[in-house]
Amino acid sequence: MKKLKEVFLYNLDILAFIILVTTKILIFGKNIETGYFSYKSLFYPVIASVLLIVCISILFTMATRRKILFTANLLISILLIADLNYFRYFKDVISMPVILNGFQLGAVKSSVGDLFNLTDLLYFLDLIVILFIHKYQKIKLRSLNISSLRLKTKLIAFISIFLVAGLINFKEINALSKEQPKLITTMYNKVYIAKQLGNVNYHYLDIFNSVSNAISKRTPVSDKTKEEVKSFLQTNSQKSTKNLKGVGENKNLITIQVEALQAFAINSKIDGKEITPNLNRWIKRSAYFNNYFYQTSSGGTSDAEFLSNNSLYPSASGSVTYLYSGNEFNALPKALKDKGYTTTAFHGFRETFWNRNVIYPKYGFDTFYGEKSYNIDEEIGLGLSDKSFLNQSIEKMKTLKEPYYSFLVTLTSHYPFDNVDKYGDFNVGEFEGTFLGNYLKSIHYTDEQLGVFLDNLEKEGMLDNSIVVLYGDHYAIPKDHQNELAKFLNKDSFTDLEWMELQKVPMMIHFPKDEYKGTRKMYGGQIDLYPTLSNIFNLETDNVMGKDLFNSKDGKVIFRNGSFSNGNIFYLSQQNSFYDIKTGKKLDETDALQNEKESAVSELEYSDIILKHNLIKKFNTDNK
Ligand code: GP9
Ligand code: MN
Repeated sequence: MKKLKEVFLYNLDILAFIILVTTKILIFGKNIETGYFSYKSLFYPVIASVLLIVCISILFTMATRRKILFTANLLISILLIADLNYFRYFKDVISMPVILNGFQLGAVKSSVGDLFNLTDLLYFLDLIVILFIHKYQKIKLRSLNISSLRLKTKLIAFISIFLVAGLINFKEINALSKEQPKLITTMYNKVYIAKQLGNVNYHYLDIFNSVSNAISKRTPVSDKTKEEVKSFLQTNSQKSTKNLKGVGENKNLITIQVEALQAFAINSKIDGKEITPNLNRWIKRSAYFNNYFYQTSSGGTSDAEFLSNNSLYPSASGSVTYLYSGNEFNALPKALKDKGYTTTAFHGFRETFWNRNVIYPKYGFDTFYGEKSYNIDEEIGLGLSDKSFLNQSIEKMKTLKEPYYSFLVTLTSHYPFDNVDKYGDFNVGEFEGTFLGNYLKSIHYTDEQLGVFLDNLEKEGMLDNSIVVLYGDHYAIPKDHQNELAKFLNKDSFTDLEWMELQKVPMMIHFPKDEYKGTRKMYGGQIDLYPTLSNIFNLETDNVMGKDLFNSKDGKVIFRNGSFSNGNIFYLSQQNSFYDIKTGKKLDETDALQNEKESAVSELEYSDIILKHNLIKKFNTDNK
């Protein structure tokens, strides 16, 4: 009994730390709740994150251990309060890129007072209790004359606790990665990580990701490689006499990136009814690219935005918007801004999602109208409905100083397309109640809203002086639902080649008076949008990796995994095989094909080097 009491007293500071800090983090979890919440499932990862601090403190003397635990508690409390206030404004938690980019808080600064609740100070309350506990422990241990543990015992305790906490966290992180495969590397939904793993674990991961990225950026790049990259870009960006050169000069540019708009839905019918009647109508009045692929990687929507506005490849894992938010970019909005354009991004969802509030200014957008700038009067799926979003956006666009670049990103047709009651009536026949059927309903809804939007632009006379671009961001139907898509397309199954050929998104460019309309079969992808627009708007562009779709002779599209196509052959990297697109037959690898394969890989590498070493900044300084 006496022994037990001694052990209790000896570990009292640790026990108090574990109980009080765990409780605080759990309460914080409840405070940032935006939907389902369970203390039970949050308990294990939270206690693991606390134990990781405990095990380190054990290695020190009693006095230092108390200091470490007290300081850790204090820091965690400050962090929780800061996150809580940040959450109240942004519906997100603070991250390293946000801190390193100077917060970009703007509006928040003035409202810090409004955001702060006096009750937030309760997070500090236990620190006073802890001071008493420490005092009590000190006196008691002295009176009982208990001496410090030996180093060997401390080491054993450290290793055991570390292993237990590490294992719990490993299990939890693994489970989360299975549920949301790209979440941990891309950090696209930070608040979700904090909700599932606890705020302290979230910050561990955020720091780990930032540090490992900073280390990998430090590996030096030789001057030779830099020159190689530079000369590739120069050759690739070479300008000559061109079709459509400058036809858009001083006109507005309106770009609409549509969530999960996949090409198979275009010009296709179900039960005799068109799925996208409005886009089908507008496509006829536009230059329509029907062999245009999405080239996104794990960064999803944000990769599509990055590719289309920067003409560089997204990073192989993670998201450029998070990993490279400190970089300099020569993006499309910046080039237009330099020509006197007003540049504005519109997206009716949380400003911090995909780190947009940090990255958009880096691309050169003067203004970003996010969730806070909209009246959230109708919600479908993830948030503000496309109908309301597009209606409110057109009103905002009317007030912009011309010429302007307006970049709109829609939301409603987002996976898992299960808000079917709100998409309106669209009969999908035998696909009723299936994943594919639900998608068709949701994309039919979005098509209707896009139709209204485009018609309104026309009615308002806004089309006379604008060039309108519309494209899909990425796939809608994941591979595990391929059977439904096969059925819809009257096939039994797909070969790998057929599946790749289905990864197209529609892309149309509408010119005033329906000029240059017609379908263009050139093989290309999202990386080509910026160079294509550069030619149309007569911009100075030196750092693009894509091609001008109106002037290139040869098709080309390279995917992040190393697969590529030139419109005649398709190389599938997962099989290391070449296919003839027309016949679907496998081809032998010739020297020429091997060269193409190698150059695809080096292009991806060049793009990675540019991002990793912030080379755009270097090239810009060299050019000054
Ligand atoms: C939300 C939206 C979703 O802002 O852009 O991104 P996604 O999940 O499609 O990558
Ligand atoms: Mn998307």
